[in-house]
Amino acid sequence: MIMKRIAIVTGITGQDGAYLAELLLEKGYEVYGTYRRTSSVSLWRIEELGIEQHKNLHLVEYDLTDLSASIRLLENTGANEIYNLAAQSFVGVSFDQPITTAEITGLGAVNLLEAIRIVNPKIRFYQASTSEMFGKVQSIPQTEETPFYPRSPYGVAKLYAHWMTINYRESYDIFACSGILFNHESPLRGREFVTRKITDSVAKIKLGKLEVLELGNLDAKRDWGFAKEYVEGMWRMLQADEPDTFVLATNRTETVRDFVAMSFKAVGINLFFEGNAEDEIGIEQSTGKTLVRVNPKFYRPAEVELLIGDAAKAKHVLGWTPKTYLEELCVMMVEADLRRNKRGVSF
Ligand code: NDP
Ligand code: GDR
Repeated sequence: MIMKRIAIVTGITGQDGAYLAELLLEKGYEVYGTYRRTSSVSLWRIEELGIEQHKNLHLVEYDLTDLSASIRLLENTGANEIYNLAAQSFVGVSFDQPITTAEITGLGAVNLLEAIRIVNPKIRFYQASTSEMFGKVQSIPQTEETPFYPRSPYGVAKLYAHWMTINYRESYDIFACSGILFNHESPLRGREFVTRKITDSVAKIKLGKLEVLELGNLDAKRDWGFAKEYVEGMWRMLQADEPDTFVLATNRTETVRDFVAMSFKAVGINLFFEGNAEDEIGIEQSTGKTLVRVNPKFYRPAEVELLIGDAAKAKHVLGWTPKTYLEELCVMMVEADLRRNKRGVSF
């Protein structure tokens, strides 16, 4: 008898939740996507993907911080796979809200692990771990073996959830995987994150709706991939023979400054940079106009300066490799933001 494939995706209103739900629906899963009760729930991402009315998609109200709700979620859905993508995921905010971040991003994962242990230890579990756990990096490039040194309350909370995932795997024989994913972006990225803030602002500047883009640390280096490919990696982890920990990354790193220049180039504007640190500005070559300015209010109390991941294990065991170049991803994001801004919609 073929077992019905039922998955829970926590955080379906987020970037990865939307792409993962789309992928699982394509694969024939029954998908239970969780969202939080708020005064105005925003489903714009699953609407953009056109899956909000899919007959196999069920939206369920759920808060990750509630153990009893976690138990009921597993009991009511009969799920055999859980992808825990819900989190307070913004690093900057975690410095202002360290306790909320710990409760959601750290302990939240344990609520689900406990629920699995209580309801059905055969359920497979994916934990959304992060390259932020490497923080002040101890070696280059980072792999599954690189020691951790988180630099934010978010990174610390994720590291706790990561080790608890491994602990439940080893203690209770639960098929619990941890994906250490490096930054992944898309047109569905939230505007609080730097790539989308940049592409949305570049679109607005191009259309005459904004004068200057203000940013924090332009020297930070990130390994940026395409989110749609990364959710495929999550799925592959739960289909593997053994539960394990995997890095997903592109093995290329660029500065925030590089991404700014790339985004302006995508709308035909060449920029050059002048000055240092807080005084640095980005100037349009043809007009001499200042289009980018550093504002220290976007600096973080502690910064992750350089991330670059090696996904060789994921390639070897899961057959996963990234395919989209950063330049293509950047153009895809800028074009989506140009379209949205022309229509006057703003997500
Ligand atoms: P988003 O911030 O876009 O989405 C986070 C989701 O979590 C949202 O749906 C949010 O709901 C939900 N959420 C927040 N708090 C709770 C709560 N208390 N109970 C239930 N749901 C909650 O993140 P991404 O899609 O970018 O990332 C997905 C996961 O992967 C996150 O855990 C993130 O930390 C991790 N990650 C992301 C990387 C990236 O580059 N994108 C890299 C590595 C890890 P709401 O809409 O109500 O806020
Ligand atoms: P990050 O992503 O912290 O890596 O976490 P973010 O895009 O927020 O920052 C990347 C780098 O850009 C610098 N930066 C700015 N960042 C923001 N948001 N806004 C700015 O104006 C700005 N100026 C410069 C930051 O200082 C940083 O160095 C993301 C999240 O998705 C996490 O949930 C995930 O775990 C990691 O990626 C991997």
